[in-house]
Amino acid sequence: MEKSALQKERAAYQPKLPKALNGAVKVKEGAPTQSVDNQEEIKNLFPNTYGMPVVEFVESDEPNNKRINVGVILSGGQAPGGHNVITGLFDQIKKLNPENRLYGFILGPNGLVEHDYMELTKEIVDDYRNTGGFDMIGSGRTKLEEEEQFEKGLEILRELDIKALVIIGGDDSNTNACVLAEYYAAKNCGVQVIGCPKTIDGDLKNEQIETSFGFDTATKTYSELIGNIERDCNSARKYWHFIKVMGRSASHIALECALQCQPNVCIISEEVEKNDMTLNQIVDNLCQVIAFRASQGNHFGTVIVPEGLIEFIPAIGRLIQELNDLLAAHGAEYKDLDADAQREYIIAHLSKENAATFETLPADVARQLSLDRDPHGNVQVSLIETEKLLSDMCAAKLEKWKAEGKFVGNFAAQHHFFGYEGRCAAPSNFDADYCYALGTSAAQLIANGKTGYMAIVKNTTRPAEEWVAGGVPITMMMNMERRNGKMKPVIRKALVDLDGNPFKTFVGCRDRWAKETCYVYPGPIQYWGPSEVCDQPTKTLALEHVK
Ligand code: FBP
Repeated sequence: MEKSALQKERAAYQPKLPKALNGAVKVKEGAPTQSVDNQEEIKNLFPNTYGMPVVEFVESDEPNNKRINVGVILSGGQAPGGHNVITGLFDQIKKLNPENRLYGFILGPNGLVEHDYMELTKEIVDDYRNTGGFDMIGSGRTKLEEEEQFEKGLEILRELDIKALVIIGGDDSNTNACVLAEYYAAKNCGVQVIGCPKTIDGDLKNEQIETSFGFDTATKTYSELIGNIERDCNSARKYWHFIKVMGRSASHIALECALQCQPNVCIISEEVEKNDMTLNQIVDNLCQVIAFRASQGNHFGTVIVPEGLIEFIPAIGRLIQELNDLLAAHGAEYKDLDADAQREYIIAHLSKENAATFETLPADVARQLSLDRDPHGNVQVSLIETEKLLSDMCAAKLEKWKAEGKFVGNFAAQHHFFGYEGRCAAPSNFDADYCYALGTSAAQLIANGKTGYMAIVKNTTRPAEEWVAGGVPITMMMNMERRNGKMKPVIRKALVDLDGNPFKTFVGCRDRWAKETCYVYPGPIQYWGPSEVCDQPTKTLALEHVK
């Protein structure tokens, strides 16, 4: 692999670890736990992995030389720092016992099922220290849920004498990790399964998980780009920039970028849902801001649009729910129809209210909502051009307002989508340290005989030495939700808390940001230099932990 100058220098960075993880550890157990909801159902579904305590690692004098081979899987969308989870895991299992081996399954969970793997040796691992991407072993979105897949996986685990599997993934992948842990525990297979909280979306968090890895680097990357656009926007003063940012469901990324860059408008999907807003009301609000700024002679601005918005507009959310059930039940007969016939089929089979909503949507958006879901049953919202939809609707409304004398001036829009740009960036110091600590924790959970746990690192707004590492039982985060027309146990997604400090801080500023031009230009991620530039956590994390 030919390396850039940055990559070469960055390879030498030694991630910082929480103090307790630097040497031998022992486990401090808390009280038994319960799932966040539907306790009886979750307990019945996970009899072997339910109710376990949260654990914390504390320093110990007794070394653990556990001999164990470990497998690792990267699952779902890329997130900066994934390679450091693997390097942390590798270094720790080798520290436990140099005979230990690490195997990577290729291209996600499918590698386990298809027996596609490689041994991760020191030479390979060293090439990927502190790098972005998941290209060391690749990732995939195959859902592990069938007994046949678990059994196929077991064959290769037995062949390679792998006694523990680490699944690095988001809420859906960790749900699958939990199902797999339960299955192997119930059958006494002697295979431990440990999860690690990954996703740039930032929606895998709760009392125990302060943040998912990748959120820090991805939002800093998007904020750099948004800041650059804001500066261009404020220099030319002739465009409104509609910037969609990733985040399939929750608006954490949009909110964090807004807190960093202070755009004129940032839409928060969770607020749209709570206020039962229609698409038309969202457009109306946007046009009010555009018209006000125009009245001040400012024919420019920036709008941040969360990727998941469309699903949170209540009428469209209800439509998607019914479409999910319809596609799950009749997918086969519907699949072979041509595009026009599919549209007719859907309209004929939906309830009256949802059919009416479907018919009002622009053809390309309607089409996207009725296409195949990803393997976890999610609408592929990153393919819907919400930013374009909103600006087209604004243009139409402003034309009308112009004729009525309510809008003076011009409206010219530019569109951007920031998603894939941020998912493989070289991890920030925060993500490099956090991920290395997560990998180390995962190894210690294994060494201490745990299964059905997710590795965690807490106290992350403090310097890394003061971080606290441990594990949380995955069942603790679960509840029952409707997926593909059926009730399923899943990890509860963390949406933006409208009573939380990050959102309230944004609300306290947004009117001023809309009227005035208060842009902030965060600039690129820095890896070396003053700590206030290089080591800051996200604003979301800092505001969530204000005492
Ligand atoms: P994960 O939840 O798997 O981490 O993926 C998050 C994400 O980046 C979303 O923000 C986005 O909607 C989706 O992946 C895009 O998926 P794909 O890479 O399959 O296009």
